[in-house]
Amino acid sequence: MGALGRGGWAWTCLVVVLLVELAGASHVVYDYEKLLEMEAAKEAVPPSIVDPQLKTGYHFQPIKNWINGNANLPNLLSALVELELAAPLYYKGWYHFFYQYNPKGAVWGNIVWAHSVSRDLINWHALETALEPSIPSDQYGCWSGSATILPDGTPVIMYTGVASPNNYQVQNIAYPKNASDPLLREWVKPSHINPIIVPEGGINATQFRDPTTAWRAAGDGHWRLLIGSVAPTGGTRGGTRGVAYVYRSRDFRRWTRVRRPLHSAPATGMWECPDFYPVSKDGRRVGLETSVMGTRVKHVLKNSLDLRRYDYYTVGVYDRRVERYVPDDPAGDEGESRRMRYDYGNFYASKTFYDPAKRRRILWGWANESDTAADDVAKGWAGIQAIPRTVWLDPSGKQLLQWPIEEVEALRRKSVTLKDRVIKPGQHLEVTGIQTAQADVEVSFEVSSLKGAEPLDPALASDAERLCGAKGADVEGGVGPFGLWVLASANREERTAVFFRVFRAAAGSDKPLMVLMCTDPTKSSLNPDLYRPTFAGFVDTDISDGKISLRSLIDRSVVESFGAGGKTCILSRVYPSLAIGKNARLYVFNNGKAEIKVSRLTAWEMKKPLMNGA
Ligand code: DQQ
Repeated sequence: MGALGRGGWAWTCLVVVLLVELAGASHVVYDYEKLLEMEAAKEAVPPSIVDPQLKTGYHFQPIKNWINGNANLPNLLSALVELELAAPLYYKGWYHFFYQYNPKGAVWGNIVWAHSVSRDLINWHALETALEPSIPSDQYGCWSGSATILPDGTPVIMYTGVASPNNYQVQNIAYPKNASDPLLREWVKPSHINPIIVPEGGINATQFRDPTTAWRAAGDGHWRLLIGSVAPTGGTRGGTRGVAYVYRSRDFRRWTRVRRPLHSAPATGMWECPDFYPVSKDGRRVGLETSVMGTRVKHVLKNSLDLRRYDYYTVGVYDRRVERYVPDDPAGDEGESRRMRYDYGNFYASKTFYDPAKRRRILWGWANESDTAADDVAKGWAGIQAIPRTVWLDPSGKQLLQWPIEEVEALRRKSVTLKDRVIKPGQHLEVTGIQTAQADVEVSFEVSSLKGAEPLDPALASDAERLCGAKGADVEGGVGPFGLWVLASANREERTAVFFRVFRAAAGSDKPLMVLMCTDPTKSSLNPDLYRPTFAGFVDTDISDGKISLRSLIDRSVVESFGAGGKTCILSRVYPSLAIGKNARLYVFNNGKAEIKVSRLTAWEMKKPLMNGA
């Protein structure tokens, strides 16, 4: 990570770190001169980029036009924000969302915990900042962390504080000043106990962060939590081995590290924002509180790999007596081809939390921009949250399923439905009658015949992303590509494709057919200088009956798609120059040789919820 603004407030530090996802990149460092250049570059930003109709409507983001009172750099970077996830929480009838926020710019820096509350996870009210640098052990930044509800019902926050300009990371604790306030407006960080955990025993002190929600084991009643890290350099296993350390405590005050990590994996680099939680083995949608254990549960370990900027997870078994976690598929965290992602698109630093009100586990991730830094400066905002997703274990036990929380359906307005419409090879069909720049679309497809499925090139069989890059939405196939063109312009010169393509698997494979799901944004905008990666993942589904479903949440500059009932998910950021507002159109297309039937398609216009005062 890069340096932080001194004291988190004054722009005396001339280095900021900017999160851009260019080429899936990690952090890109800009100095002050560069920022001034970007400010000047605002002039060259295409007008459509700053069109307010590209700002997402029903995805979480802070209010626009936040004004900073910074004396050192008046005007520069004022009214700009960057956000990413810190911690979600349910308390006394309110959902709380704390997030990493730069009150001074659309670039990463000056990190505080901003705070919003909601009754339904859809309509949001912004509150005062919850945590900002104020004690020696967080004077250079209040980074990510998690909330835990103690047995007496009091919430407590554990978060990473940056305690030195050299990026020395420690863990701090904060309590609500008044736990009877359902809005939890004020937080205190008792100075006599902070920092509560420091990097001792050879831990890499600059890569030691993001404590999880704690869980408590029946029996000894001790608390446990994880802290993400990377093994110290040196030795045969050091350097790039990602690590999740376990800390234990009787009283939530004194924490001791368990000698061996819960889990680690070679060549994965720093494990940011680890998350560890139980899921019910019986495949029911019901969520479990974080401390639930036993023979009827599996555990999920998720890590956000700083090297790749994606969220990977495994499903496995947690043995609390030895504090070890063993993934069911040992290869699951050791190679891109076998690793599972929550989302095969732009989705990072996510967290889950247990929602006792609806007995579900909710996953919430952050999506950065994929325009340029100068664009972000010009438009005045950067970063959104995906729609919260209910998450549960697939009946196969091998993977998770995800589905947008039901509350989002309350935003549905005017709709249009198509039934039993055949799309012949090379044809497309426009969905008319509603505005689709902000829409929710559910489609059930039926393939007429699977006989013509093209053979899967063994060289690409384990690399969905390259496969989709080679066989994009316009490359004719046997069965597929078929799917949706969303945020499309009238003549379709702009369009973002979300689609499936079916392949015949190589001999010896456990399944005869492989289904690829892709989002292809290569034609999403006439504007240059945008990052337009084709995102893709295989869908572990049985398509032998020819049926497959797709849901896409379209929201002006984001397309969030769920294949086969949430088996594979892809979020993509796009910035059309023509397909904006009323000019955005929706189509079903088929570029394969097999006929496709749309058994049913319903598309709803989506209302804009309350969004932090915007
Ligand atoms: N961002 C936070 C860190 C975390 C990273 C700092 C994830 O705590 O590791 O803003 O992107």
